[in-house]
Amino acid sequence: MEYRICADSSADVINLKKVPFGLASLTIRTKDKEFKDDENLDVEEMVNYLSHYHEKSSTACPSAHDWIVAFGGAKYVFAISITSGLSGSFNSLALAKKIYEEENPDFKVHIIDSLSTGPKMKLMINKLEELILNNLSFDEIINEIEAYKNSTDLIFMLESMNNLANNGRVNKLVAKAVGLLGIKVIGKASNDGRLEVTDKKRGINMAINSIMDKLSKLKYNGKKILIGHCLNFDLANQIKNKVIEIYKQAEVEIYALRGLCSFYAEKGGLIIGFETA
Ligand code: X90
Repeated sequence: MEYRICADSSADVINLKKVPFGLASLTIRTKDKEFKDDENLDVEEMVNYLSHYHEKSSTACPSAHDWIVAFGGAKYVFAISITSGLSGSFNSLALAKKIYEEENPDFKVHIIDSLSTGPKMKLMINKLEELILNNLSFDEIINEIEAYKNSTDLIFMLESMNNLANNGRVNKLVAKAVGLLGIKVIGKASNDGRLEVTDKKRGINMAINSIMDKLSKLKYNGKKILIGHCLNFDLANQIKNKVIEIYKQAEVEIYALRGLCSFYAEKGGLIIGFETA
């Protein structure tokens, strides 16, 4: 097969069963440790380490070189990055495409700025895999995946926004209110791929209601929905049950976020990707 799917590690995908896959890892850094977000990372250990660590920490996106290595010499590549609104990963990817196609004039790379992260990227990668297995042409796949990007969405629920605020990804004032005990912030990916906080709720039940309300307002189509969690399977499972109760055809999958998303979503956080009507 000449097709390959590539993604940076914010997509929470390590490998695919039926189509070749290339991973471009982000890294998480503290003063004395560096965590590469690849298949060898013990995410739970990292999150527990970070919960006791209160000095400076940051992340770094893959370089163009990292992306080219992920392309793996394949002739036709579909590569998807975390939102360009929050990371330099898409810029690196665009440069990687330019170099790769210049060096190999009959190779093609289609690049996608997901304008999101985690579970929405994972949905798009699963769709790409399906399109490739259905023997669609390169151009047909481009059309289909761009349409799918517009018919998927992303919401989140966070118990802390410290890492987002300390790394300049959200306003410090917004982040402050979240740190209060029991307050959960709920929001969505904005159209330009940044965090848009819509609700602040106290307690689990209020938070779940707000999430269910958001799913309906954003026109969840009642089919595929992925719930990524950072050490919070219980809440993910409560939401899964609520979704199944209301949407009988729902295909719900729960999974543990990988390194990059866990660093920013922090302990307890959820990121939910879903299809829209
Ligand atoms: O380039 C880098 O170092 C990576 C920077 C990533 C920054 C933010 C990641 C946020 C992940 C937060 C909830 C989901 C929000 C999605 C909004 C588009 C987790």
